[in-house]
Amino acid sequence: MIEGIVVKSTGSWYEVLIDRSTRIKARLRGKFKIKDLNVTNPIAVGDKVLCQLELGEEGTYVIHEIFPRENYIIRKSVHKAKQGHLIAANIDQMALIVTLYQPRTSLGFIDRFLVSAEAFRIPAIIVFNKVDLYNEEELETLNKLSILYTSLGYQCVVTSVVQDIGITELKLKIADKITLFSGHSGVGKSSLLNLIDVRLDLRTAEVSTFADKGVHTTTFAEMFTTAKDTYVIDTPGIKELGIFEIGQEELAHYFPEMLALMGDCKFNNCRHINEPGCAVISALKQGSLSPTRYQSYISMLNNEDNYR
Ligand SMILES: Nc1nc2c(ncn2[C@@H]2O[C@H](COP(=O)(O)OP(=O)(O)O)[C@@H](O)[C@H]2O)c(=O)[nH]1
Ligand SMILES: [Mg+2]
Ligand SMILES: [Zn+2]
Repeated sequence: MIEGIVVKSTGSWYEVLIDRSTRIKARLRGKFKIKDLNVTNPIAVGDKVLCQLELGEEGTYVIHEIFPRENYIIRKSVHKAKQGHLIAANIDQMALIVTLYQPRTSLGFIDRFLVSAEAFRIPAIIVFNKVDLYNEEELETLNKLSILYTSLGYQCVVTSVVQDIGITELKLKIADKITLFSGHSGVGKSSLLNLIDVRLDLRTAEVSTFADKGVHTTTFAEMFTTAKDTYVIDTPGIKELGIFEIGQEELAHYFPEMLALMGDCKFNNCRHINEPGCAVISALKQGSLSPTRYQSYISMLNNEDNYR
């Protein structure tokens, strides 16, 4: 038996990294039941597995066992509403690549990502890319957002692939860790990864989005090694991690600044909408709670798709 880490999963075939350097092909035999997780795929990138060489086949392996996961990222299955789709497992941190240029990332999108990170208990980094293209107003917004999100406990990095800004800082933040890269198509995920490690040679400028064309393109998350013990997971085609299995009543727990306030709300089942004696609303009125964050909270609360 060989121990390895799943670096790619196409649904029927898996690529497993062994000895930190060799990729082998492996498959599952028979039905593989995962306890307690209602998902469409039993194994994800990042899973640690035990494989054995398949008899009679040439150089292919069978996955016999999955080690217990430290954590995982899951999203709603595209095909089966009540089921989830595993995106990655055993990750140290998730980086959201955003840009205030094109395709501009909305604050709602950033906040939904951060709520997911809180729910999965995984540290989050926000990478503001394409800073070389920002005008004065966008630079001012960048400054405000960096201050806001840093104060909430999220690391922020400002980068430019073209002008080589922030790349060393980003490299330091991902060193010796497993980091999932997420973000809209076109924000520069692959370009950043190529700059972090030139050997990756990932395809860039997939500008046309399949969403616009209504075509469902299947792409898969893939893990790369950029340095010894440093792994990154690129997630092409995964539009949004989304929130999954978060109840309306617990949503505020995943906004750290609201979590810190809600103990002072008059009612312990307060939803922080219009209840008397709500500490969150009073902080909002006093200006100590960010209006955009509160707006994200309300819009997530009102979006029924987010809930069970
Ligand atoms: N000016 C500028 N262009 C960038 C930057 N990063 C990426 N791009 C360009 O943005 C486009 C999309 O980049 P890509 O890496 O494919 O984005 P991905 O879809 O997130 O992987 C490409 O044409 C890149 O050359 C940057 O920092 N500055
Ligand atoms: Mg890409
Ligand atoms: Zn309240």
